[in-house]
Amino acid sequence: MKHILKDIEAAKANGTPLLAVLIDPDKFKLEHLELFVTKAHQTIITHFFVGGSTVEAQVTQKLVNALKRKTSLPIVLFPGDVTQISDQADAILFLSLLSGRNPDYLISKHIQSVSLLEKTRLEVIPTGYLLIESGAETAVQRVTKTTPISSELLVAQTAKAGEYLGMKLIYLEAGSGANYPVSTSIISLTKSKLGIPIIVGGGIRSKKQLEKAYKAGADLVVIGTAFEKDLDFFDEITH
Ligand code: 1GP
Repeated sequence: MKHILKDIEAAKANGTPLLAVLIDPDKFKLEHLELFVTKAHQTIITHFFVGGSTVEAQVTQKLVNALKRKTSLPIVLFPGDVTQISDQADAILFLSLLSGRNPDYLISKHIQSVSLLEKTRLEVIPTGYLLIESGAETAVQRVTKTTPISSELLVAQTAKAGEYLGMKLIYLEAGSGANYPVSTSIISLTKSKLGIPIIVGGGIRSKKQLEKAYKAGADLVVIGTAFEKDLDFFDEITH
């Protein structure tokens, strides 16, 4: 059995940067999986994240089953909804949208998911999820009907409150396909306050932006769109 959280904590302690490729089951074509995974294995990618804001029922499960047969890297669910739970994955980010004030995404969907999660052996990782202003309306914003936050101090304090509440990870999200990623000053101020690992995602499209995020304090970076749009991006981040 894999220990996803422990491994992320250990990587943080050792200063080893982690990189997840995000696959959105709604946009991904299963026939591309073989090549996609082969390419991913040649890079510094350490995790597969699977999830999206709007995914039809059973699509996630199909994708995770297929992915599981092709990789031994950890598969982590990053669900936009209760329908995206698959017992074939290794772990699930149990996301609470701390930047918003929509009770559905703070606690209601979590309660709905309990009867499903009880039937799986997924490692459930309590994760404070913060949507950060990134220039344009993103799918997360639309679906959750919440407003992103932009004040650096508010982001850092919200993240710290999440840590005080017992969350094990903080995810700073600019939104998939964001115009620009979470700023390095937000990452570094948040980092200075937290003892738990920080995930950063949204709008990262180049190796330079990736390195900047690590330098500012991201422990794990998530990239989806850049890989989705251009498989050659894998070649930029080979070992
Ligand atoms: C979205 O943070 C992820 O939740 C990835 O975003 O698709 O912009 O890489 P991108």
